Amino acid sequence: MRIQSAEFIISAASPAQFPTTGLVEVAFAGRSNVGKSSLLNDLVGKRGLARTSNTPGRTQLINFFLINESFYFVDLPGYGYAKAPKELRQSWGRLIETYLRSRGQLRLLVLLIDCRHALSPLDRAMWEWIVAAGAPHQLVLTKTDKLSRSELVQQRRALAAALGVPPEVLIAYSTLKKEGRAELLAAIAARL
Ligand SMILES: Nc1nc2c(ncn2[C@@H]2O[C@H](COP(=O)(O)OP(=O)(O)O)[C@@H](O)[C@H]2O)c(=O)[nH]1
Ligand SMILES: [Mg+2]
Repeated sequence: MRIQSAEFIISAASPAQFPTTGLVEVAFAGRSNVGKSSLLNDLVGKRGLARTSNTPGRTQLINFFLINESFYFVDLPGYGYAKAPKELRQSWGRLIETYLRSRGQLRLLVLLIDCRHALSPLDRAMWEWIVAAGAPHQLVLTKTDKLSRSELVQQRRALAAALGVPPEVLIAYSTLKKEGRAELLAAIAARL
């Protein structure tokens, strides 16, 4: 699949603001600072499309990007940002939950996990929801340039075991080393 165009559409604070065109969607989820915005920019080849930052927890809204004028990439709010006020954290959770429950046009949920960390309780909750709902998904390990080859092999195995999946289903992604892009685009294309 080639990305020919990518256009920011809306930052939705509530379901009433979700697009109503009916076009299919690919959503991206993960804990805050996992590298979601960087990965989205890398996928579409546009540096500043999804804002990236060193300050975690900035993306508190659901961002919709129209791709190739035919489907959306949906940037879900990063979860688990400890410093955010509790009320805000709960409202993000509700917004994500409403999106996941009600979005019939969702074709693929991409779950991002930092290759250096163990699964967080919220990663686990998200994963359990995916499994229970039978939702089409793709697991991605981010920032793989931060580990050596052998460390990555170990972490891949450990995270796969924690998730209960074979290690090879995890796509290793690095925006620095330009790794994983073609593989993830192929997985996305297969679901569209
Ligand atoms: N080394 C490395 N750093 C990354 C990679 N992807 C993202 N980062 C860094 O991780 C931090 C958080 O990235 P961001 O995309 O804003 O994460 P988000 O909160 O999940 O959207 C930033 O400092 C990025 O530069 C990667 O593949 N390799
Ligand atoms: Mg972000």
